[in-house]
Amino acid sequence: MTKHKELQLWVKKMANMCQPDKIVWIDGSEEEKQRLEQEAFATGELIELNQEKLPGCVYHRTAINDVARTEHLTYICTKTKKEAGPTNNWMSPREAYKKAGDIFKGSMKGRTMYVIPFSMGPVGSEFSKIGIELTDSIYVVLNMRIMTRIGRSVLEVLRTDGEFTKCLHGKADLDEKKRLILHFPQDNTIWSVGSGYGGNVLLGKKCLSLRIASYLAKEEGWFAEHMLIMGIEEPNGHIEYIAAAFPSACGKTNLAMLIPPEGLKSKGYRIWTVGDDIAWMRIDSDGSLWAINPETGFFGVAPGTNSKTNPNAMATIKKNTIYTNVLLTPEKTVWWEDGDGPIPQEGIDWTGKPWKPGMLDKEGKPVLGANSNSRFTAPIKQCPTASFRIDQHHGVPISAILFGGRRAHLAPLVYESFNWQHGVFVGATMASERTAAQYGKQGEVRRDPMAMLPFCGYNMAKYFAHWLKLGKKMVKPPKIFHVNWFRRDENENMLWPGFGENLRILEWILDRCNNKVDAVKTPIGYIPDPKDIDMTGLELPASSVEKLFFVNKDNWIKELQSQKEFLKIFGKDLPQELLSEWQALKNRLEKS
Ligand code: OXD
Ligand code: MN
Repeated sequence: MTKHKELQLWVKKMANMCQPDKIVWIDGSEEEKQRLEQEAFATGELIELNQEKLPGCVYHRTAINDVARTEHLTYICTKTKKEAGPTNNWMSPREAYKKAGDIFKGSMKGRTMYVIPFSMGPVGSEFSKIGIELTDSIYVVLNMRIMTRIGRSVLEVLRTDGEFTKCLHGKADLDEKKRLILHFPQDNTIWSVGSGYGGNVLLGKKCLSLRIASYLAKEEGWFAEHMLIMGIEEPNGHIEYIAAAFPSACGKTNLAMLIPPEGLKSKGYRIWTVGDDIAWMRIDSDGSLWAINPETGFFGVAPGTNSKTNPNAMATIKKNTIYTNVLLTPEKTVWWEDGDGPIPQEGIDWTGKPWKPGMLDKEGKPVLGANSNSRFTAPIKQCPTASFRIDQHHGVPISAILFGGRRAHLAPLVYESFNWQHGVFVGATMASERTAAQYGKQGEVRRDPMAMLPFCGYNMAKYFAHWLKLGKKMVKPPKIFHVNWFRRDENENMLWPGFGENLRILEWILDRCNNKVDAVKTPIGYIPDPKDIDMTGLELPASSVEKLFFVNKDNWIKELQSQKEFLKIFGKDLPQELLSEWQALKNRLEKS
């Protein structure tokens, strides 16, 4: 299928190592999809769902020990440890190739190796990058088909000598002790072995579009970020786009598909979803920042998704969707906790065992029908709010960048940074508190700069420097804001309803970008005068509004210490500008 010598040689070399029975080049056709599905139905890798109720949908279970990204088995394999930085696991390339090579050796005997040419970003766009993934999993092929642009057209653009990321994935024997997710940014290579879970094996996603791409972005002068992209259309038809970074499980998918609240309906806003997870952004010839979503699908968390929290997601996943680790009902439909009711009276749970509501485990805890990280993979074009600019090669212009996290008692609902440099400091010190759903101590603060802690493919201190450098190159850089939808009162009650109501805050943010409203200066940044937030149709007690915007000096002084401890880990590599910002924040707080 290709005359690309380097590609042919590499496929041959990898096949010699893995020893598959067969090599199949993926062309991306509909006929091929159907053939692969039939094969997977026959082996049990996939189950066909009820085609009347869920046309084009299939079901998959991963191994029980393989249900989430494994950060402790994820490595950045640069020549030196310093290049990977203090926040990444590091392994030398030589050791990494040897260790994983021993696991890959002969691991595809009796299996087929699929060769998937894929493009992250529109095929042929200057924004885009090409990868070739070798995998022994049909599930991976079918997911990549939704999440990326694959097949013949990609090889055509690659021609005979184009650059590509070499992505090798093998399930091996799905043994946790022999699982490694390895990134070699200097070789433009990814090796993932021993896992079948999406985040570890759909190599175009976190591995290429964030870890490898962030490294390439630093070399080439652009941004690869863990951000949603959405457009907000005003009644006059003008659309402004924002990009937003929140740590995993803070509602990026919900925000990207927001439905305007009743009270603002009469204003006629319309939301356009460009992406829910990854943004590649470049400074264009007009001196401003433009973004594309390199993906073409959503790999979203099922539990908690329902017609109230995210009606657009529910509409998106009604057809042509791959469901992973949810509950399978007797009529071959799917269900998950906090999904749409009614609760099925029986089913097969995500581990493959019979399930009934109310079942308890040995410790007396409810047995979940769906794994808490169960997923849907669905094409973005099926989303009712899908942007018409998804395939445009230049993407969309970005007016504002939002950072955020869960901070029960610290950050106000929204604040604006004073300038780009201060905004980079706000992103670099971003953090989120663990919820009961996450492993670790509840309430514990996890620093997650720009939501990139698990995804930055090189030393994060250099990543901060890169942000500072690109800020200087823009004629009109986007304004940077921090939002916190999760603030609580002294009795731990949530103060803000979130979801569609967040549009009220986006409206203020865009007004600030267009110099339409003033703001109140505080030591941490600009906050809204509450009268500038349109609260039509939302009954919030005045005391809640006050608490939502309150800058608690004592809590912020404590925060300063925690920020300092975090920044210290970068040692001398930390850009001086960030230390100056920290000192300036301290001075402002002490004077206030
Ligand atoms: C994701 C994540 O799956 O950030 O998108 O973990
Ligand atoms: Mn993510």
